[in-house]
Amino acid sequence: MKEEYILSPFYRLKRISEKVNLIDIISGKKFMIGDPYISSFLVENRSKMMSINFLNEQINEDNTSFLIKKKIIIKEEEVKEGAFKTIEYNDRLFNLPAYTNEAKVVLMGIPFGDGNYIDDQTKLFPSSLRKLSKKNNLDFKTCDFNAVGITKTTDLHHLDHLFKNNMVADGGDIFAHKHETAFQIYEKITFFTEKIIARQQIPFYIGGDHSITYAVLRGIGVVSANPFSVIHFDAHTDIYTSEYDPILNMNQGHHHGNFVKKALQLPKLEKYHQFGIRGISNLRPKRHDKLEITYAATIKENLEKIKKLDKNKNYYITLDIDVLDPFIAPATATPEPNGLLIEELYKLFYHLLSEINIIGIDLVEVNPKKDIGDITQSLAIQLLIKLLTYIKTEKHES
Ligand SMILES: [Mn+2]
Repeated sequence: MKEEYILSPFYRLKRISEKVNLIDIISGKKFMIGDPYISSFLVENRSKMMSINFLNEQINEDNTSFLIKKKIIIKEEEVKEGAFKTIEYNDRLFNLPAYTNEAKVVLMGIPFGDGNYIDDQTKLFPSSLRKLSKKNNLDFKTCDFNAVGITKTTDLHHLDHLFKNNMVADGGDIFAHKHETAFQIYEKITFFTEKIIARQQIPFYIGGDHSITYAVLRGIGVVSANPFSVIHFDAHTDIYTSEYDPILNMNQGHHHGNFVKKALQLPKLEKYHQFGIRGISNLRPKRHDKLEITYAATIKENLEKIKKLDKNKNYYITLDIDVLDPFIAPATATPEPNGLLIEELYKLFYHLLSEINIIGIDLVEVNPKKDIGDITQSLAIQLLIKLLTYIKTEKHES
């Protein structure tokens, strides 16, 4: 039997004199190989295909099986499997526990911004949020959420219940290498969504640009037994056309400004509710049977008149930070004036989300590079906490 191995592309290999330092870029685990012979063997053969016989001959059977067991050397077909992992962190977001099958809500970063060809810097948001969480020593188990405007006793109890019982977990960031194509990243997002939803868990994705949402909805469409609807908070409808569309369409592609067009075609998707739409980019009317648009002005002036949502249905929530006014949330790719204020958005949340069943959430389009003293990002953390108050803790039917 001819078994062939390659050095795992997920290991960074660094030679330090006689030793070699191996860093698993997905799990973050480190190995130091002290044996100078194996060290030089790994360095010299880093891009070679090695048969098991050759390995055993060169570095003996025990060392070969160690390298296989630690997945330092892998079979070629295992490369794809490795790419479909999340990067785990020791410093987890808000000191939340690591992912387990028992978690109810799974936070997951999607460091991908290439769906926006003008500004790809939203890819930095997951790592930036991790830094901010660490810098402020945030531990959701011990936080006083009154400080971020959670004042209702029931909400405070609910958050306490979620965090003290380890119901919210940090699933890490999706592994996204800069040499991977957008299609590969979307495939991964769909893969993780299918897994999480099938386990009756609620994904809470931290984007990334808005194009990631289509990959999520596609995944929900695959595994969800029931139809579902979307609640989309945004200044933009994201059903725009551009001169690049014919190129993208050749490969069934999409981007952050047109993903809703593709989402509307998903057979399981029932209704698509948009809130906060405004500005000159929306002067041209948009119509679709599944689409319901509520303009920012209506939310500001006539919130009570906004139709309540059917509480017997399942909803996915996608929140583009630009639904808020750029004055209070400046760090976004496509700011649009006259947006919602925090209080207006919170009132809208209360109006819409109090009684419905939420099956997933994402928070997208935050560009940390454009932030001013972290204000947009700290606001994003507050929005994340606020949204968690609307998550039901009993198991949902998917
Ligand atoms: Mn937008």
